[in-house]
Amino acid sequence: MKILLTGFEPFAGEKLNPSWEAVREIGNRKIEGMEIETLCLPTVFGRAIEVAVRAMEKFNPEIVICVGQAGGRSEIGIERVAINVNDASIQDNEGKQPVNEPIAEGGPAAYWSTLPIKSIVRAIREEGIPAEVSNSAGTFVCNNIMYGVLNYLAQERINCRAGFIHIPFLPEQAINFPGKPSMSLETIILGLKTAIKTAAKIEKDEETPGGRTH
Ligand code: PCA
Repeated sequence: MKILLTGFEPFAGEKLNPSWEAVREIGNRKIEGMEIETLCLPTVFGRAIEVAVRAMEKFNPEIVICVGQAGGRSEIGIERVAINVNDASIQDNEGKQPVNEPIAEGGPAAYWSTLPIKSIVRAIREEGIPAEVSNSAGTFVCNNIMYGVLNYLAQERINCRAGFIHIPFLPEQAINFPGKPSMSLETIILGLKTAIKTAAKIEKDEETPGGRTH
């Protein structure tokens, strides 16, 4: 099973991005029976999509999981949907701050994740780690990459499942944001490994409730 796993470079003045810290470590440790390619994406609108598409063309993954930081969230968030808009409240790492711009002119309003999101949430919780289905990946670079990857796969009719996972701050980041939650790197790594294994094993969610109603 070939899996492309991406993280992001730090942004918004942070010294690190937990997504790349965790993704890089998963690449080093490996998962039995899986060929995992890891990639650190620039936190830049559009550029991140170009880099990811180039890697997909070269590696031909069967599953793509992109990971990013969601500072302030307390749970690992399996994103349900990506929407066709860039609407940034801060600049990206090249100083771009698009407002109300479509990602793909004339493209669909949204793409659903093609990962088994509820099965992944359930499996991560079974490891004793807080996880949720998230119904918004925001409108910054993480939503941009999720939409871009799913749009590319749909346009090219490539048989590959893909989605996005948001993770909390690491404790060393949260000390600068009093009151904000954090999660240790080891816990995030275990959560992501569980997500990868579940995505490889289960093609589609069964129709059972797995998220929260509020
Ligand atoms: N998080 C940002 C972009 C890069 C990252 O790690 C986001 O949630 O859009």
